[in-house]
Amino acid sequence: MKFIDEATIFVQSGAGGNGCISFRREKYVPRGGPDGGDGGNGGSIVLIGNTKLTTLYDLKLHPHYRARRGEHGKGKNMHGRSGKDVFIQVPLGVVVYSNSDVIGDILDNGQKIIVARGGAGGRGNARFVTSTNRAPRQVEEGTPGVTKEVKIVLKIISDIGIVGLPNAGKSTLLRAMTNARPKIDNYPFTTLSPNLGVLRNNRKNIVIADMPGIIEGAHQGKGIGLQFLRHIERTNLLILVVDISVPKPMDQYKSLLNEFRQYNPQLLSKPRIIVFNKIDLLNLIPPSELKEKIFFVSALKGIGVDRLMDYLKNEN
Ligand SMILES: Nc1nc2c(ncn2[C@@H]2O[C@H](COP(=O)(O)OP(=O)(O)OP(=O)(O)O)[C@@H](O)[C@H]2O)c(=O)[nH]1
Ligand SMILES: [Mg+2]
Repeated sequence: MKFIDEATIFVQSGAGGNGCISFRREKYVPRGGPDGGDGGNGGSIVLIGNTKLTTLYDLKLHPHYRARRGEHGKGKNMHGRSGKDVFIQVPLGVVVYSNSDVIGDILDNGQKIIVARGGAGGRGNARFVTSTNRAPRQVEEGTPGVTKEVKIVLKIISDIGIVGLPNAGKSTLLRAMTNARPKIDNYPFTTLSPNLGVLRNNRKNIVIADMPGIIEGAHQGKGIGLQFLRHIERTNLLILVVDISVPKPMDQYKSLLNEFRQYNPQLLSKPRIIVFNKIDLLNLIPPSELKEKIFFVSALKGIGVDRLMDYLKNEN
């Protein structure tokens, strides 16, 4: 299914039903008391997290949601029926905005956020009986529903993000380490949206996200830009994949960090490692002045991948 990570939806909750004004009328009961029931509550619009979803595609296709109003109260103390809540399933990791304020985020399966609360039902006149007023003619109207525009932004939840220039071998590395089977090819921008894979560990599953390639100038919209970088904001570790077979591999590394700086300098304070890939293509002298832990791998041939996986399992 198409990967969509931003959607705006239009929601309308139901109004509350009005309270009823009514008096009991029965044969042989000359002055029956008040028996107007309460109005029902209006239905709310509720977002609910669903682990099975990975995209906001459905919301893009169906942006309008409306919950029904509560019914009005009736005589004989009959309360109006409440409008049903409308549930909208969203993938985990969404951030929910209304008027550019964050309402909240959904990180767990089944977690709910009410984006538009239904109006409250009004009380019927039966509720207003007091010792001095046995026949109240007082009732409440239901409160109105809410109409709102809600923006939903998906930030994938993964433990580790794989980033690098196009064609560096990021997807091949994800394939080598996890069950994921992303598309791999020998041209830039094979990956157009993040791929997720799971590295199984006896303690927990480590989710790894393989990102589209980043090129110099991405922060100005070059290539496919930095729009996907928000998906690594929540990772604990970044893997910088550098193709070591190109003439100046460290230029890749530098421009990558430079793009991070332009996009969001906080990304630079995240723990990261460098994976020099494609070592099968050359006889190599390792650069010695790096702060990061270095891995030399051939994701294609599986060389050095075990050592990398052991490291990731122990560090996560
Ligand atoms: N020789 C060699 N080739 C590799 C290695 N890893 C990946 N490749 C090749 O490099 C090319 C690009 O691999 P991908 O995994 O698609 O690269 P990517 O970084 O995901 O590329 P984009 O998604 O376009 O950014 C493919 O032809 C791979 O077969 C490696 O370790 N050695
Ligand atoms: Mg790729």
